[in-house]
Amino acid sequence: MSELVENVLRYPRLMRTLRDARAFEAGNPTPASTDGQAQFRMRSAMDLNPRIGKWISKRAIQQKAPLAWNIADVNTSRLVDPAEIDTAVAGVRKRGFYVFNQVVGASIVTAIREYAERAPCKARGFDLPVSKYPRSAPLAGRYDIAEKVSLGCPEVQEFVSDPGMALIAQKYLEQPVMMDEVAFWWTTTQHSEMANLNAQLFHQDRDRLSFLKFFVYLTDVSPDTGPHVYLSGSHRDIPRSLRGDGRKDDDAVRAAGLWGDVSEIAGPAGSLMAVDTIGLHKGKTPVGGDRLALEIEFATSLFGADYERPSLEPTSLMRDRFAQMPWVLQRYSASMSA
Ligand SMILES: O=C(O)CCC(=O)C(=O)O
Ligand SMILES: [Fe+2]
Repeated sequence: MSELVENVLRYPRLMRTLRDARAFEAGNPTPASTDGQAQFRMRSAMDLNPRIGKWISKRAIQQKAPLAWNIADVNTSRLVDPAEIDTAVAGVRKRGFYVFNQVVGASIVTAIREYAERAPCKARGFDLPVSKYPRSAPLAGRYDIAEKVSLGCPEVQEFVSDPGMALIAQKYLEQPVMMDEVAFWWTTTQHSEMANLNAQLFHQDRDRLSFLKFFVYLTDVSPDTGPHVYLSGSHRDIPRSLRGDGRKDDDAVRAAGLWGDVSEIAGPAGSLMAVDTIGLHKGKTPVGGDRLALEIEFATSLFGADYERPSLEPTSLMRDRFAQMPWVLQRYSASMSA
């Protein structure tokens, strides 16, 4: 009975989300956050199917400013080969993820990894002081480096302002995009029982309506060191048994008869992938060693989960890119004057 009531409620929640998102977009300046009930209704409406957020986005967000479409020159990218952009879009459309043929260069990877070895980070789920990652003897299963801290690394600024990734997101989502989130974290072999908290059980990301993530590995990733795992095609369709919000274990995916569609993405440090994480995905819990990953997300709106506007000291490359695509990098606008 309550299941039936929940099903019926998803439609009014969908219509209400359409209105909530329109109201958010009409706000000037952009609202600092979305109220909790509206976030709940959005997540609930997304039980209907994995395409619904994109559907709402296209109806609620009509970006008329031509400037919103501006992307910096993709030929300045050291991370994405411009010749691979359309292949990447087609790959994400087809399976929900795409692994780039071009691997990020060793000097960039080393610079970012060495930065992460020194940067203060937070042990997820533990009440420990923020401090340098204890790489030789980690206690927690996951250590997160805050966005503001990660932006202290020039190569991270280069990554988050990459025009190739921004253009792929724009082409895939068919709307103007902004870079709405940066995540930078270590996963370790410790506390595998905290898999849920550490995004190591299958789930959908439902923080925004319409979005695309990019991940780069900064350590070599084998099947034993925490590869990203994705259920191909689940960005388009998810069987009813797996459709609800929340985490699902491997057995639930097996029971749905879909294990054959599960891909584990291993690869050397520098491996770059684009992933539509509205589809079912997880990080596999590392058993043989740690993994360092950097992730950015592009979204069509900041409607949804709480977002940050971290301050940074922009590199000259970041300043150039902000000048060319202020819409995409709008969360950083406060640090760009002067
Ligand atoms: O660690 C991973 O590979 C998955 C992380 C994840 O779920 C996410 O970034 O949305
Ligand atoms: Fe996720």
